Amino acid sequence: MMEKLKIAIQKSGRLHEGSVNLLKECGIGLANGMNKLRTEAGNFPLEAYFFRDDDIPQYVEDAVADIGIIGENVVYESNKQITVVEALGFANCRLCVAVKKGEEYKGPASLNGRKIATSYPVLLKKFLDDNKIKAEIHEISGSVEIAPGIGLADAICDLVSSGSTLFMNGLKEAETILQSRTVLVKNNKLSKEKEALLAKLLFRIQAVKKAKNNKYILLNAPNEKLDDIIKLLPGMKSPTVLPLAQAGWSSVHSVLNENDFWEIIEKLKANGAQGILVVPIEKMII
Ligand code: PRT
Ligand code: ZN
Repeated sequence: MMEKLKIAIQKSGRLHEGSVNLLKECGIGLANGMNKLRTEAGNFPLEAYFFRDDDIPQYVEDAVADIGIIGENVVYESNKQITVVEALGFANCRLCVAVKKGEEYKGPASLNGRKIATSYPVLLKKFLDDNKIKAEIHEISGSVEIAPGIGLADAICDLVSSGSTLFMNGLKEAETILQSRTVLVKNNKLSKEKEALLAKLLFRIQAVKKAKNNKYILLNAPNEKLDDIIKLLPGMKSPTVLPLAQAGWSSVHSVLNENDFWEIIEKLKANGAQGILVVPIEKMII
């Protein structure tokens, strides 16, 4: 029988949809599995299991699942023997220590002797130990942000993305303990067959990620400016240049990275480029 790669995905919550969508963009369709524990992909040797995110490190360590999608916050809090393979680029966040808004915060030493509420006791303890701070860790499983307001703690250590939860609870960020990315993790003892399937999946994930970070650009340029314009456009190898029907003009096609996108567009315009079109790329294989 052909081996199947078993992937653990969050059953419901912030990572569920992003995980299912990523697989879909990799050409791997899952039947709607919200109410099931397990579902099979139609067109890739893969089975998906739906779990609470906190349980995924254990299941991947025990080879109940071969790979899984979770936040690094959960990976490092769990301390399991699993390997982070690839950052996936969605639902990233940071684990922060936050204090009351009115409080003066002068670095980690301000936390000495304080009581800090968190669902991340392992990561918080490591931060406190690394900074030689003695503080009391009060572990709670949810609604950590209300702890200071009801007198349960002086500070909290929790995940932050937009910062609005802290703001609404009269708190402010004091320290970032971990920049946490959503990642693909794997069991440390995968068979050769499963490693080969994982490599195939990773190849697709990387093509999807690259495509998201890049845009296809088309523009018209006067021929006397072509050299300057081409220098601004690295492209995959080099830009494509085609003559326009109108004499003295060319059409230039290339690929631009999202990070330096606007800066390059401005320079292209300043160098005489016209009719600039920017198009999303679906997959990018280089
Ligand atoms: O049921 P299960 O245990 O599977 O789900 P869960 O409730 O534990 O997790 P869930 O779905 O809330 O989050 C899953 C993962 O999403 C986390 O482990 C993180 O890796 C990632 N993630 C990204 C976040 C956030 N952003 C986030 N903002 N997880 C939680 N939050 C919470 C945070 O705890 C706080 O309450 O959102 C609030 C802060 O958000 P902002 O935007 O107001 O700053
Ligand atoms: Zn959870």
